[in-house]
Amino acid sequence: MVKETIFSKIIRREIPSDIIYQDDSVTAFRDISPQAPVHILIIPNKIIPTVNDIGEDDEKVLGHLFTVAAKLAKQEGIDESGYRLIMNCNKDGGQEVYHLHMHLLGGKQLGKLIG
Ligand code: DGP
Repeated sequence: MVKETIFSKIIRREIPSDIIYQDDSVTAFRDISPQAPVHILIIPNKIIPTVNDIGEDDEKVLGHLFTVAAKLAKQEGIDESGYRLIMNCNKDGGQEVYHLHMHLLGGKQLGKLIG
């Protein structure tokens, strides 16, 4: 049994969040604690807790996360200046919410990859 997180409530719009894109398979919304001028989370609507839980059936939705990320980067005006996509996995990776998500960060010169 896969455990729901706060992100399931965001997908179902049961709690307020700044959703900027949603379709049948993914949802994107602004991070509650932005680390850069643009900080968007792009998540599969299906619960996949961590990168370790990705199966072959998920390859299509994961590819879709990237195309949505590129579209949103353009929409936010950071496609040319640049941005970073991050997926944290488990404790050492700094994962806090166990519903797979891609961070889209940009709008400033980002620091070193590993802090
Ligand atoms: P990670 O550390 O990779 O698991 O990132 C989780 C991110 O989720 C973190 O940057 C903060 C964000 N976050 C947590 N709870 C909420 C929420 O309720 N709403 C929004 N918009 N973002 C959230």
